[in-house]
Amino acid sequence: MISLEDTIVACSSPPGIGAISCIRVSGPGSREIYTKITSRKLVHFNVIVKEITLAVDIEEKCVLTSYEGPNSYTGEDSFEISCHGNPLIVDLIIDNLISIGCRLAEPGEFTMRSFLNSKIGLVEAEAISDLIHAETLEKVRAVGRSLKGEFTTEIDKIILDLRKIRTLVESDIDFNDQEINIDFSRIKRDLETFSTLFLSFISTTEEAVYLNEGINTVITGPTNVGKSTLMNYLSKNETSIVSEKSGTTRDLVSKSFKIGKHVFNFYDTAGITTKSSDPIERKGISMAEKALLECDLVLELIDGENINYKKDYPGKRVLRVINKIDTFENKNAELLGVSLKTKANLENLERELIKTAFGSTKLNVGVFSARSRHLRLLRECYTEIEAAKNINIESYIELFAEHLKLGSLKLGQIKDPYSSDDLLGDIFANFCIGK
Ligand SMILES: Nc1nc2c(ncn2[C@@H]2O[C@H](COP(=O)(O)OP(=O)(O)OP(=O)(O)O)[C@@H](O)[C@H]2O)c(=O)[nH]1
Ligand SMILES: [Mg+2]
Repeated sequence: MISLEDTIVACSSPPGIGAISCIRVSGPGSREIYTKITSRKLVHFNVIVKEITLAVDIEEKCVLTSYEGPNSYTGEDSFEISCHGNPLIVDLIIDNLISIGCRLAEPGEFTMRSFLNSKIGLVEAEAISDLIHAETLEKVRAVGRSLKGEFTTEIDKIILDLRKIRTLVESDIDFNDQEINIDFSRIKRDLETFSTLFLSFISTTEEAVYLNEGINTVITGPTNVGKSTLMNYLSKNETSIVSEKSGTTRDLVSKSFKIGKHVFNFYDTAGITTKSSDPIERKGISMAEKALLECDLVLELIDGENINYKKDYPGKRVLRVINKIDTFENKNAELLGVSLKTKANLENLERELIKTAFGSTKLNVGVFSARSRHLRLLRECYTEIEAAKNINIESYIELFAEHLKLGSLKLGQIKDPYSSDDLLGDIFANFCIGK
């Protein structure tokens, strides 16, 4: 149960030994607790040095910085204690604060309070966590844009555009007894335009999510074409077993690593064949097929002996590559030919991978960051828009309006989830303690 009644405390600097540690206190009891330890009043933006008694014969000289709500990170009265970076001293200070009325904060609870006190939006709160965990500079830049509200602004625009269409539709439902002449063809046209722009926004958001969370990429193809050799080349490691025997890989072998500036989550899989009667290999193939359904990007690898192998991967980004060009003359101009043996064209392969994953955004020119949670809601909204488009609006305007309404509700949840404690708990649980 989320409560803003407690005064919470946690160490906000990394655990362990360091030059300085920082302990944060926030909540309605902050003033009283501050006075108990300093014998002074809490004054906004005030910094004092104070020796605090922590235990028998243990005094610690601390720096205390105070903030009066709402002009603090959480929006509440709060203060920070900087002390020597020794975990024993940090624990003693926190124990003392708990004994005079604080409670230990949950992970992300300071930022959750900031959200609940309307200091920041949910998308910005999520971006703060993503910024802390960013492992590439591209991601730091993208998260910075989301923190400045660029993603939220785009969402606001989409919500507004959809609302305009809904207003046209719902005014008809409200007034059609009074014979308002509704322009059905305009509604259809507006929805069509909206849906095209929305689809392109989903595509940009997909790439923003890949940038943020890594793009899930499955290497697939027939057996023995060099899938595991490719996995090892890209990961610069002996990640998968390579052998001249067909059907070597059975389990999913996964590894996350950077290609260029981007994080990819790669899966090496069992080669797809209908010929095997080995139950273990068949199990491997069914695991590979499941991974193909769940991934974002498919890297289909073939070789000269499987030149006609080509599968469909509906809804996925796909890169097709032909390997072992050292063994035959590659006449297929449409396919990128490489040799993992001679290393021919492998730089091109890496470039094509990045292009397939991030093709539609100019990464240095303004992509924001986003999360799977946002993408799921956008896709659910798009499903409603598609459903509306398939309805004969002249006959079923109520049903048409209902789909648009459901779509709007999905969009709204990106910024304002139905404030269920569970959902907020899930979102903030991934934060560090003290943030
Ligand atoms: N000539 C040649 N051989 C290659 C090339 N790439 C990989 N091989 C060889 O092809 C064989 C199969 O390679 P793997 O990487 O195990 O192939 P795989 O697709 O993972 O095979 P399965 O896991 O059995 O489906 C090995 O003997 C590799 O050394 C290449 O570019 N040229
Ligand atoms: Mg293999």
